[in-house]
Amino acid sequence: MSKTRLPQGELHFESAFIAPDAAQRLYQSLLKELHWQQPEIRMFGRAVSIPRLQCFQGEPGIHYRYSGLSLQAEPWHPLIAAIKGRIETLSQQPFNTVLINYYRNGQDSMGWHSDDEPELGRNPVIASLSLGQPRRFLLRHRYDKNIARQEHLLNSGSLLIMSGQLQHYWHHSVPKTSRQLEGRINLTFRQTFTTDTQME
Ligand SMILES: O=C(O)CCC(=O)C(=O)O
Ligand SMILES: [Mn+2]
Repeated sequence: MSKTRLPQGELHFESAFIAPDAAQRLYQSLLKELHWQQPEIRMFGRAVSIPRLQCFQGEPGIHYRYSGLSLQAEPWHPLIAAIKGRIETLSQQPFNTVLINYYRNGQDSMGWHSDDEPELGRNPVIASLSLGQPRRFLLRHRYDKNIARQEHLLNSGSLLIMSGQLQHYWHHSVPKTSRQLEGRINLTFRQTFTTDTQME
């Protein structure tokens, strides 16, 4: 794994965590078998559909809130449960949820944000697996405009682990492009601390 230490954050990157053929097969299976949804979020007081499809899986009873959405975890897909095990062994971190995004083409995207919701805890470790079309992944420091932006091309089968203070000090995004692109699936494994019982 290659390691990049940023001011207030760390990235670990493995470009061939899954071999290209296996990554392509996994992409096709997930595309067919997951329950893809396109929820609406509220932006500036208006309801807008997110510019991609998504699905949320994890241990029973966990939900995750962001941008006014409350996602209830579906049970693990067996292929995803197997990968989670491999990532946990490599990273020595437990993960109890995964947010899965499907970018259908170059118009689908994810805007600038950080994964710093309270239920992810302090200094969350987030493991991001990419399948299919390589996409640009950008990072910019939230407070210091003099710190250079980071850019990574997330190829099929690659694993990027974000850790340290990164989510508190950096924003990240997957920008739109007018280029004709194929689909991409990204899975972000997280440890989420809020459960239904704790919410009562
Ligand atoms: O698609 C990606 O590479 C990033 C996904 C992401 O940032 C997220 O799910 O929070
Ligand atoms: Mn994110």
